[in-house]
Amino acid sequence: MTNQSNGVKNRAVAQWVAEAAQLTQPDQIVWCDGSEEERQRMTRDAIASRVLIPLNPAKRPGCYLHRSNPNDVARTEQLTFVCTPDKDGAGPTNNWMPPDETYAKLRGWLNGAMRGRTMYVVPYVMGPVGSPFAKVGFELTDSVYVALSMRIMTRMGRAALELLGDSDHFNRGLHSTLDLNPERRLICHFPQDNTIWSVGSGYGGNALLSKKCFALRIASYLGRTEGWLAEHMLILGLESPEGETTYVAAAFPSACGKTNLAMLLPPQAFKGWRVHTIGDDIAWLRIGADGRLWAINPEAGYFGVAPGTNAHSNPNAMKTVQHDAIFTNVAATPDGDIWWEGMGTEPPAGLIDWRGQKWDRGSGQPAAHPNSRFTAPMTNNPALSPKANDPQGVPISAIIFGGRRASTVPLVVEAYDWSHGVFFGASMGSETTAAAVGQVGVVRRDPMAMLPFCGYNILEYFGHWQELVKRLPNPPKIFEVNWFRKDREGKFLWPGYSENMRVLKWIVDRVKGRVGAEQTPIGLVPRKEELDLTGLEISTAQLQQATSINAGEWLAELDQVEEYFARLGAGSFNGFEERIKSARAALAQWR
Ligand code: GTP
Ligand code: SPV
Ligand code: MN
Repeated sequence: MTNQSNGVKNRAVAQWVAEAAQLTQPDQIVWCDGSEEERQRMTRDAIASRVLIPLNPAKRPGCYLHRSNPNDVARTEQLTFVCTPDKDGAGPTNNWMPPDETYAKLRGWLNGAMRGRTMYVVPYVMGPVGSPFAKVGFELTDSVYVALSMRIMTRMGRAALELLGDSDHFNRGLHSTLDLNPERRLICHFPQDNTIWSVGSGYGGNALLSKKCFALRIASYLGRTEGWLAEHMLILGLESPEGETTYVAAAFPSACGKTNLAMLLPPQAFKGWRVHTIGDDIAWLRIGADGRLWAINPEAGYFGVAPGTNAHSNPNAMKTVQHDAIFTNVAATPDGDIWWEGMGTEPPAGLIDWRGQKWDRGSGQPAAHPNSRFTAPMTNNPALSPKANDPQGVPISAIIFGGRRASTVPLVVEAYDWSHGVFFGASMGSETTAAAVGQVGVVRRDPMAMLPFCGYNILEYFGHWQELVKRLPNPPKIFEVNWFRKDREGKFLWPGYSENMRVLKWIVDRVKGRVGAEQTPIGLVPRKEELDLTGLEISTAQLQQATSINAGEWLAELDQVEEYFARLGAGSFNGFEERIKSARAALAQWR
């Protein structure tokens, strides 16, 4: 076995890598340094082994296509476990197995699993290097696709080793694709050990351990212990024509619009307004010395949903994937470019579908997988905020919760206070999407968009949110939004995408105390004249439907929320029961 760990002096790292190698028996170990030379070498290897297909360099310089195993195209929540010493630590929403049993089972599967393969040692930093937020992780993986993706998604290589020094405080991620057999696929978290073992999948959220596994599940646990929050949130800065920038964080479930909102290009009528992207998926939030909530994006790249992305819906994303991007499970054109549903162009003749077969237009099957993705460095994004690398992060003035709801939830509603906002987050529901394996389009409760990502007991998590404000003299205002309400024909009532700017502006104006709102049984909503609709063609009836609060729908919603909280055992201690009771009383009087 070759193992050029020459430069690495950290004994805890060396020992842990040696143990993993002894278990998995790779043919060689490659220690990643993050250099350009290394990227080229790994890319050549990936092309030779058909893991990556080079795209036409004249059309997509530095871009590659990856086709995953067709059985491995999304997160597998039923195979994801939080292995705390006792079941209560994982809580009512997580799958749980005891740590010893889990390690033993996975050791059996991992025994000799990397024979004939290379183990990449991938050191990475989450957060700007030098930030008080920054954390070091290592991923040991036998997938070159994962190693190359980690190079885009994180600050990968030497910087991590330097930051770690001789400390043994780092996340230990071990990943093997095994033979991609779904029967031997498990994504297991050991929060007490700061350890993740993921086997049998090469898909993003299952395999790029920095992302959902570390930066959300393990980090949320660390945040609970250390007094901060790790959240499934985008972070953006909204700059006014006068040059005033307000920072907002927003939690929407998977495939519900975070990347799109984070990169928004304001509509024509909003001349002089600009959106700056800090992050598109994950936020780490801490209380600052000034009593405000400060946020960083721990990641360095985007793992974005491809379908629906086009020059109109998200022009900044289209520019972001113009070069140096990896595409997964999109369709391929005969001239070496890529295509997906909702790209805004006709599918060209001779299209190859995501499985690598000639696409039959009449088949009724999509050419790109509905959860096909792009992986691109954040530095490609024309809207990237100058603050994206700021070690201090940015101060958050508003938190937005949002879901994909065909009915009930209005375009925007503001919470009365932090605690009411926590109720918004805890009670939110959303239709399931292709980002996770399972039925698509059914409403499920997804508290704070963290249902699949909270690495500890969700009841404690609600408590942590409620407690945090006691140490936060200057909390952000909290809002709930819904871009996805539909009319009777099933068409979206609100145009969405860049037009969401209008809602962002109302939110910022509320934060600054510049605009009014109307009180409803659910919270505060804009009166018609308080939403800036300049240049937008929307009928009064359509706007009315998109923003209305229907008593019948809300009473049914509250029944579901109450039932969910009862199932979790979350009712009384957070004041949720009182919230439901008073909303019901107010709805009984509602027009
Ligand atoms: P994850 O990466 O899975 O966490 O997803 P995300 O929350 O970043 O979602 P993303 O922005 O990638 O959007 C997911 C899908 O929703 C895409 O197909 C978008 O085109 C669509 N979408 C995003 N914003 C809007 C909107 O305002 N209105 C409508 N109708 N669709 C939207
Ligand atoms: C999500 O599903 O929320 C994603 C994609 O952002 S994944 O990295 O696979 O989790
Ligand atoms: Mn996500």
